[in-house]
Amino acid sequence: AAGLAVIVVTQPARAQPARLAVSMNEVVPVPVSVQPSGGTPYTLSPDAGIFPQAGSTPAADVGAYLAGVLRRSTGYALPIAPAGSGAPARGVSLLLAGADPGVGAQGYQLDVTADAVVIRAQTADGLFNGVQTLRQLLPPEIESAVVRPDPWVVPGGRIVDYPRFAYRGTMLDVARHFHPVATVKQHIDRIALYKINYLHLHLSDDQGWRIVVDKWPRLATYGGSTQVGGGPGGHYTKAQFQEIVAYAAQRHITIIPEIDLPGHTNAALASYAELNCNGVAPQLYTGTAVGFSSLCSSKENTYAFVNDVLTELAALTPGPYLHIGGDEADATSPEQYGTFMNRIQPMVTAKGKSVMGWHQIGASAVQHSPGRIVQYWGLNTSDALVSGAVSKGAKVVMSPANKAYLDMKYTAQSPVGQDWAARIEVRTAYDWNPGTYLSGVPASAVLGVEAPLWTETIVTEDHIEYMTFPRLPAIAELGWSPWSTHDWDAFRLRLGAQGPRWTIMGIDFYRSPQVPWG
Ligand code: TNX
Repeated sequence: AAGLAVIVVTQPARAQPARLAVSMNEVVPVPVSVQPSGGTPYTLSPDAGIFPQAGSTPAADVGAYLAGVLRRSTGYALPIAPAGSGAPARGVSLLLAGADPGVGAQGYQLDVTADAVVIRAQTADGLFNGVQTLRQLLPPEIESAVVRPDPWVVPGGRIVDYPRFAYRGTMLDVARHFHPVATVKQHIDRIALYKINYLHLHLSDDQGWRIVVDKWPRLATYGGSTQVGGGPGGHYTKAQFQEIVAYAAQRHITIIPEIDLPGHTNAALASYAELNCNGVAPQLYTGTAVGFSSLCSSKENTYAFVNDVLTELAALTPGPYLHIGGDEADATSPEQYGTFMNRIQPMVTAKGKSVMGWHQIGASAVQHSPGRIVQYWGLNTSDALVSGAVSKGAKVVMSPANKAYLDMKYTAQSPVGQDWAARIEVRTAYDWNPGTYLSGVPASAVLGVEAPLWTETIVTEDHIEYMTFPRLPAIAELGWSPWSTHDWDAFRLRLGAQGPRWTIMGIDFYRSPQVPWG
């Protein structure tokens, strides 16, 4: 009895049941190569540090980001010191040397031994992607916003990993329903976990204009004053937009701003009578019809307007692309459409940017523009506009609406969403190959994938979460992982293991019955 009493007294107050390491095979998107060591895992200790490559500000920034993620839930100090500076070796090193040369510009090599975690890459993008993998190798509680008990165990082994496609994107429509800066930032934090590297913001549509243009101030103040259903709408100031761009950049995500032209422009036409062919401004619009509005292709001030908008937008955009829309211009004749696009594409390139547009810009009347990207959103597996544009040198971003649209309902029972293209359960979102989907479009012409979230029915943050998770991780895997790894039965297990992580992150995800949620 005395012996038992001793044991009780010496039990450390903070002891918790040992938490097992997660498996190296639970990472989404699945890495190119995973070699579990089977040996002793690494346990993050309270005195661990983070050691970025000496002399590299971008590596130091990735270190600061990682520290920010880990400090919240571990409560550890996690001091940052340049690698090789004689600081304690235990911790996470972020090195810009020594990676497997196959990792390329976005990949990384991650080594976990009993003593340390070492991430090596050729670029800070690669280090950042390695950090996202490390997050997923830690227990789900690592995502907690409050301190949780240790241990923090990482399974031992080596991962060598790099993306199949350079572009892995998602789009948020802030025009149909406006979404404030805080919501966009939160979304950015979450999509980064799945190695998404582009966020396309649909900044204008019939129902609202969401970005300040100094030369045309009524676009935002009047054109942005409502939304679908008639709510108050809203817009971003230039400072707010730059805040989003900077926040995304810290998470290695490039913002692509879209001004949809020449259709989807009722908010602009309502703001300025002189943009209309008949000189009469229409009413603001709060319904969900498409295809009824157009800028006036025969008026010279239309082009001055577009040039002003693109000039101010380019100045706010460090990324390489300006998206000019071009979809559903049903109120514009094919000749007018060609005239209009052939005038405005050179405005984009003159500002040092490349044109991105919905695949209708592949119309034969529209000339090629250097570096242009066509975004395919159709329902078929061949498309003459896309293959025509590719034959002139365009690259393609794949967003087939019946596979990749995040605004489509999962099932008939989904509480929000549309179903004009399809109902898209998780398996449907996962089971297609972006590299071979369109006949006449070889994988070499595919820049990558994008999952758009249109927001006619998407009003709240919860709606965004519900439609994005778990489908965006499926699309992210199509964009990142080699096709040889494509396997629904394996994917659903790895995806299911993300569930506890999302619960801790407060993500209101769709618990698809196709997936065994951990
Ligand atoms: C079609 S897809 C549109 C959008 C709608 C969406 C709704 C595309 C380029 N245009 O204007 O919001 O369907 O799913």
